[in-house]
Amino acid sequence: MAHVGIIMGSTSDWETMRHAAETLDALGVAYEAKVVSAHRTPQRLYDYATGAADRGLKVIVAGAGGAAHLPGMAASMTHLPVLGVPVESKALKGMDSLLSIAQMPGGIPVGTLAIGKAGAINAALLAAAILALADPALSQRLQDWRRAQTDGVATDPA
Ligand code: RP5
Repeated sequence: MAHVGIIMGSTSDWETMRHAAETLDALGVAYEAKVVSAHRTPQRLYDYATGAADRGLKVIVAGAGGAAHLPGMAASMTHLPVLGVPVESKALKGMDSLLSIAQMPGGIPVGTLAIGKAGAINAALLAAAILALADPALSQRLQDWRRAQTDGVATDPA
């Protein structure tokens, strides 16, 4: 059963959001990935967000670009933690995405990550860390992943 729901506003977001999926794969975390647009498929978003907890999801990772209301709208309709990934936009390089995801009014939080690939990877790591609070085996895998990352950093630049 998927514990993380990765949603994105468009298939064009997959190039960014696939990094969240690949990171969850590396950590052995079950997830699903769906295209759910706040403005093009509002009913799909409503059904997804309102049904997420009952379907067994624990964390939602939502990526969107431009006027990126997907993470905030999803968060408004579920009590699950929602992590937002600002997808880099053509016109404003993702600053629009970042601000529209981060600047939620008080009361409905979205945990906002960095623009683009780094944000997608970190959203997955944060989702895994949340799940690991109640999953010692995953906690160990996450610690191993971090240790491997540390071990992989060269001491010399060339
Ligand atoms: C948003 O509009 C999506 O999240 C995407 O980042 C952006 C552009 O979508 P497309 O025009 O590529 O479908 O809804």
